[in-house]
Parts: sequence; C-alpha cells; structure tokens
Amino acid sequence: MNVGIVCYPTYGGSGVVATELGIGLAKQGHKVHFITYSQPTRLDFFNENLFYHEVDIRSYPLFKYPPYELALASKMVDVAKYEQLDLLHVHYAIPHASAAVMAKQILKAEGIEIPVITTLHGTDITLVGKDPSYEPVVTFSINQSDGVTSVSESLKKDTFKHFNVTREIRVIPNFIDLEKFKKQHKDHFKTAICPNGEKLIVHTSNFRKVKRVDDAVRVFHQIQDTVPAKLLLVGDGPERANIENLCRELGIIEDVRFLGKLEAVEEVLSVADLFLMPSEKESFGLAALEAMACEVPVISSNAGGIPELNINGVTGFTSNIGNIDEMTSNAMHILSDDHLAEFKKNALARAKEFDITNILPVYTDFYNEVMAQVMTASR
Ligand code: GMT
Repeated sequence: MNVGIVCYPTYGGSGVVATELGIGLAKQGHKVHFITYSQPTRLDFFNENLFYHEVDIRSYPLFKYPPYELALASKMVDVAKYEQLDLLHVHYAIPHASAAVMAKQILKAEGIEIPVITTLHGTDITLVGKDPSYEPVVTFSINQSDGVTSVSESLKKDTFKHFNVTREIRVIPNFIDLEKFKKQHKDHFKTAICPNGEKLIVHTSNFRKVKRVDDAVRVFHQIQDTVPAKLLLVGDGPERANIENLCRELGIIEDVRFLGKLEAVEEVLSVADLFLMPSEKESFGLAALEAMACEVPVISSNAGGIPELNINGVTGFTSNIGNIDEMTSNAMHILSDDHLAEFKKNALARAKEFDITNILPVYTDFYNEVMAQVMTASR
C-alpha cells in the first residue's frame, strides 16, 4: 500500500501513535508518506519506505493567521497525485480531517478517488473539538471521512454524545512497541536518584491543566508521609512553573526532579515503582501503557478510556478524578513489599495485549475494508 499519514509532528500521543504506525507499516513493506509542518519527532532515521513532505505555509502581510489548513490540503493533493497514494490517514480531527476532506473533493473533481480515514485521539473531541467555534466543521469532516477510528470505546461514546455523527466509528486502541518499551537494566539510575532505597514514582505528561499534575504532586506528598519516595516529572508544558511552586510550598522540592522532555523515557520507566496519571480527560492513556510495558503499575483517575487499559485492582487502581486520598492509599497498597511484584507482573501482561504486532493488522484490515468500500461506491 501507499499511505499518506497526516499528524502533529510534536511529542504527544497522537503524533507518536501516527509515527509509530507509519514506521510499523514501512517495516512491513508499505510506502508511507508523512505530511506535516515539520519532521515528526520519532522519524529521525532512514528507511527506504518512509517519506516526509513538509507543508509550505506561505504568509502574506494581509494574513493575521496564515491559513495552515489550506496549505495542508494543497500538499495532500500534491502528494496524493504525484506519489499515487492509495489512502490518506489523518490523526487528530482538527484541522487534519477537514483539510483531508477538502483534498478529497479537489482530487475527485480531477477524477481521482482517494479514501480518507480519520483517527480521533481525544482532545480533538472532548475539549477543543466540541467547542462551538469548531464543532460544525468537526462534525462535517467526521461524517465525510470514508473511515473513522477512535482510540477507545469511551472516546467513541463521547463522539456520539457531542457531535451529530451519522456514521460508524471503529475502535482501534493505542499500541506499543515492546522491543523499545521494556524494562532495561538501569539500576545505576535508581541508585543515583534513590540512594537510600526510596521508592521511585514517575509522572509523564505535557503539563496541561487536563493532566492534573498538581494531583500527582499531592498524592506523592501524602505517600511520603509514610513511605520514603522520590518523584520524577517528565515532560513540559504550561503548568510546569505552577507545579514547581506547589512543590516548594509543600516542602518537597528536594525529592522532586523535573526532567523535561525526554527522548528515551523508557530508561526512566525501567527503574520506576509506580506511575501516576490523575488526568481529568484521557481518551486512552498512552503514557500509562508505556509505563506498564516497562513493568510499572499505574495509579490513575477513571477518566475517559483509562479504565479500558488500567484494570482496577490488577494492573494498578483507578479512582474518581481528584480523589487524592484514595489514590494515595491505593498507591501505598501497591508499594508494599507484599504486592509490588504481582502488580508489576500484571502491568506487563496487560501491556502485551496492546503489542504493535496485534494492533497493526487491525489497521491494515481496516484500510483494505475502507478502500474496497470506496472502490465499490465509485463504480
Ligand atoms: O495527552 C495529550 O494531551 C496529547 C494527546 C494528543 O493527541 O497528542 O493525546 C491523546 O491521544 C493519545 C493517543 O491516542 C491518547 O493516548 C491520550 O489519552 C489522548 N489525550 C487525551 O485524551 C487528553
């Protein structure tokens, strides 16, 4: 197959899923064309089947806001025509789905039929997309896509709740490359961070409000009353300064390390005892899956699709959003010598169900199904 993938090239769930999917397809011999405004973060090596097409965003003194969506649609038309794409797979509805629908219509007018598949990732539906300033366009572009996937049952339900969607949505969960995300022997890291045998707790996110990083810090603070522990905060974003202030106010700054954006987060996860994900919204929770693949149990909220991944009482625990006391007591339960090994084992077993080798064929089957439908309809 010759597939065009459109995504955000930055760190963050949807871009990571799109890039890893493209890499997986390329390894199977498919040709994959990434169409974005800069080189995707994880696409930093050579593979004969991987191609990158940069969107040219021309500005003009008249434009207060350069029209990215139009430049993207034009690039999709160009790549689809000249690389003879079989389909376009766009990740994150805004603005990728509407740009793809526009590209599809332009190509149709030239006699070229190209199927468009849209994957909904989370905030494109639950936060930004349902805002009245975007909702009509998101609804239209979901309904006009030839195939739509969502990363969890919860996100599918939210899509039907917030938008007048009249078409089927296929759930295809996030996945993980267990060759990359696996427990590595990095004991020297652990000794350096936890010289007195403290437990190591990790949170990774983009430090946006929806991640409730302050809850993670408060849970850690309460754990520390009883269990000596250290907290590693991985990632960066708008809440970072507030979180640093909170750690100072609580008097725990000496036990908290801010690591910023990390390329090899699996090295840190390899020495962690517990992962915290207290999010207010989370359609799937890829960061928790990455932790579980490195044998780290998860204390999380029960927001969105998290309970579809983190099995309460088995791979960790899920609590109502903001229930810091319950999250703390569950964390202590996991961290006790009697339970930790069992939770770690369960976390890994659950992560294996989302191995890329299980999920990739689900995507390729869906591609074939959608291409066949479009072909039949156009005859
Ligand atoms: O978590 C984020 O804020 C980033 C966001 C994205 O689109 O880049 O992640 C969303 O997509 C991921 C991959 O499908 C999911 O694992 C995350 O749960 C989801 N985030 C939210 O729903 C908040």
